[in-house]
Amino acid sequence: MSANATGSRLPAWAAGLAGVTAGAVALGVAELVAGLTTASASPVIAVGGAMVDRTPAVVKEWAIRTFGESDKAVLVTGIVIVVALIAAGLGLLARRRVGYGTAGLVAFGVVGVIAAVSRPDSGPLDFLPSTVGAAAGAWALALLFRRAERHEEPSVATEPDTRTGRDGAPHHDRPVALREPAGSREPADSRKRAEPPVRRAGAALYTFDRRKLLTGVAVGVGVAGAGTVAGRLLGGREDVTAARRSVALALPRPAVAAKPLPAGADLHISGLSPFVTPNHEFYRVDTALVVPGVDPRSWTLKIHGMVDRPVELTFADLLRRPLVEADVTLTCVSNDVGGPYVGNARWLGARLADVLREAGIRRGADMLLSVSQDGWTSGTPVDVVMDGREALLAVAMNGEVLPAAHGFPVRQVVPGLYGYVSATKWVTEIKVTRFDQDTAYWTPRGWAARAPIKTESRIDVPRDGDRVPAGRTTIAGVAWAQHRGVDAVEVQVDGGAWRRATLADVPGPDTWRQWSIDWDLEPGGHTISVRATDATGYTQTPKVAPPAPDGATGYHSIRVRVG
Ligand SMILES: Nc1nc2c(c(=O)[nH]1)N[C@H]1C(S)=C(S)[C@@H](COP(=O)(O)O)O[C@H]1N2
Ligand SMILES: [Mo]
Repeated sequence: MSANATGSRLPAWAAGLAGVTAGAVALGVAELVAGLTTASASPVIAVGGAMVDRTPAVVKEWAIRTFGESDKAVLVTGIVIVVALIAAGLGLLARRRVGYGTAGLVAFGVVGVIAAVSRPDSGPLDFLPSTVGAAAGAWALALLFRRAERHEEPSVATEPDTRTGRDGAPHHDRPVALREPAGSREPADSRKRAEPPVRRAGAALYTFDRRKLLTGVAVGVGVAGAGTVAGRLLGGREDVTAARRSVALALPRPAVAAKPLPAGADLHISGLSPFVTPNHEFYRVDTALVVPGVDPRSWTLKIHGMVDRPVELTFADLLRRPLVEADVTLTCVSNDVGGPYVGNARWLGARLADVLREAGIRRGADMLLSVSQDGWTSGTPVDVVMDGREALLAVAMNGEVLPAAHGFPVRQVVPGLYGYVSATKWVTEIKVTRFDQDTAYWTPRGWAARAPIKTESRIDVPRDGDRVPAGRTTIAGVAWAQHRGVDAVEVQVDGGAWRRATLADVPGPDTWRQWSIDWDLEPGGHTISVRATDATGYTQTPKVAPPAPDGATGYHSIRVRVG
């Protein structure tokens, strides 16, 4: 057996580096192929998405709460780190035998292909990025090993060694033999001497060429980086920006404009959430690792299932309908008491109930299973959508074309229901069905099938832990009970008597409501609590409940130090 079969002469770090480089080449080439074929996902995204869908709900909840809006960045970073470690391991394996390393990369590719083709939005070409990427990675690994590891049949001593120059390495750039050839007791750098290396029967000489490895690594990293950038550019990111711009020009005026906001809707208190949440500050919660890029020119909404006349609307069809404006506050069921996953916007869209009426909902149907471009689903009660509230297929948010992250080109907005049972972004399909026949994404993951928003309130100023000057302090916040409306907010200090806060104006029952109260606080530490009462007369419960399965409850309380 030759030395080549039993192991390479590369030091461990070099083999690990070659492995990581090969892994990077695999991912970069896969990104490029994903961009070229407009396959829906590169391997990182496909595998990440598969992980998201298979992650236990508690872990997802924890991730959302711990990492907030950056939960996806954290996941992608984690995947990249794990991939790098595995790739380094494959490099070490390749040190035993290059074939082991390339086989590992191919196995990786198989995992990527499985993840990609099992995505709900997978297309016929989705096997390609992982396949081509894995092949490129395997090839890169073998190449790097070949470059870095000079295998020299010791030449006949009397002939000048011409072969070292042939592969492009100048003679003065001497490879450094870090290890002795197998079975040799000669000093590692014996071949640098004027004398030819001592030849032993059957013994070949292996040396490690650090410089050739590093130049190979540099080329590999360049290929990986260029592939990733080109793939991303080709993959439609730019298209969405352009498409949003052209939709902005085509956006019709509302047939039913919202009344101007009452002058007193915003109390303009520093630190208090503004009545209208700017789009760039609006919370974002979804399972999508990359924002789906949906082309409005090819977008359609299919309405089918228990209907008399299945409908398929184009984006132009939707814009031709009378568009309605509505101020609606969205809330995420994952929001902790006092948490940030609530925001208010003015939405523009077609009435969902009208569209459904045209399709003709059959008797017995009680659920709308809406499906997004990326396969996520939401189950909305039919009676809620049909009861006259402004349930919309929204195309604009705060006077702007729907931002890509908030569902461009079309999303649902249903006042009064938590987002996961109503607010489908990138919506492409609505199946009219029954709760006992279909199950939406979050239901088997431990969340209630039906989830009206609970009456809640939050203190925005002061902040928990603030130090405030003695004397009169303004306490202010927001309260919400969508589609019922907030009728009263009360504030309590240190468990004392509840006092009524002043309420801001609201355009209707579907938005949150600002409140404030001035309080003379004694020096020392204080606990401030808030509770809201909705228009049905229900006062929010003090009973503490976690977000799962149908929304957190309890009073929001903060601690402040006065003086
Ligand atoms: N396609 C899709 N739509 C979705 C989700 C999702 O994961 N995928 N999440 C829902 C949830 S849980 C919430 S709270 C709202 C949040 O909407 P926003 O990100 O625009 O604030 O979107 C809903 N729509
Ligand atoms: Mo949510």
